[in-house]
Amino acid sequence: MSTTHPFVPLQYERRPEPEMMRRASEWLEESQARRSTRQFSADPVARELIEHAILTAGTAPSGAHLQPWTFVAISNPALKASIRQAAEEEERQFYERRATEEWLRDLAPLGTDQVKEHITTAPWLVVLFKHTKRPRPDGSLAPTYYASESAGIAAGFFIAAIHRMGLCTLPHTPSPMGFLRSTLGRPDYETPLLLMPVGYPAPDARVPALARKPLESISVFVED
Ligand code: IYR
Repeated sequence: MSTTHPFVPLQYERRPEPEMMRRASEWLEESQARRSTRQFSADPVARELIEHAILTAGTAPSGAHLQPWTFVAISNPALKASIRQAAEEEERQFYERRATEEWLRDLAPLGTDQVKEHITTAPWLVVLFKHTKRPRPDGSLAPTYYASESAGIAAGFFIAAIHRMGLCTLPHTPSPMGFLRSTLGRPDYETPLLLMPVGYPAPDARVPALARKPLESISVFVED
């Protein structure tokens, strides 16, 4: 390998195939039980759980290992209320003007509208920003690489971590979300990607009756 930078041995333990199959099935079953919910309980969630999910998200691979993400975790009720108000204003314009007829038809099974109660009900609101650039020590801006892919993978890790610990979330994208940068005081080179309420589901939470695509329709295998 052509680098003078330090390397360490990979910590890796090869598992017997039956054990791999068992772990694969368990993780599949656990993943199949995950649902995005829009109805949250207001029950509090310990900050340490959110910290664990963010640390898990931070293990995601990223372009040139630049880790181009910031997770802003908000439990402050006044701040959640002002984010909800701004998000609902964006959503109102989306549902009344910006969305095409086709888009609205596609969304109909989800039963969504401009009311975003989850933003204030869930005890935590986690906003993921991707870093489109990064500051050099002199304040000028350097590039990041594959920031959308990197932050998207980190979001996946975050969502899986939240599910695994027994909580619920929803990757919500009020667009445009520019207001989040100013409301949360993030620098210009950070772009909001997802707004994720986190908490317990409401006791009477309901989710749309949706099916996941079977293997045949999401994959192609090319073998000998
Ligand atoms: N952002 C809007 C609309 C919306 C768009 C998609 I694509 C969804 O999968 C769900 C909702 C909203 O949150 O209501």
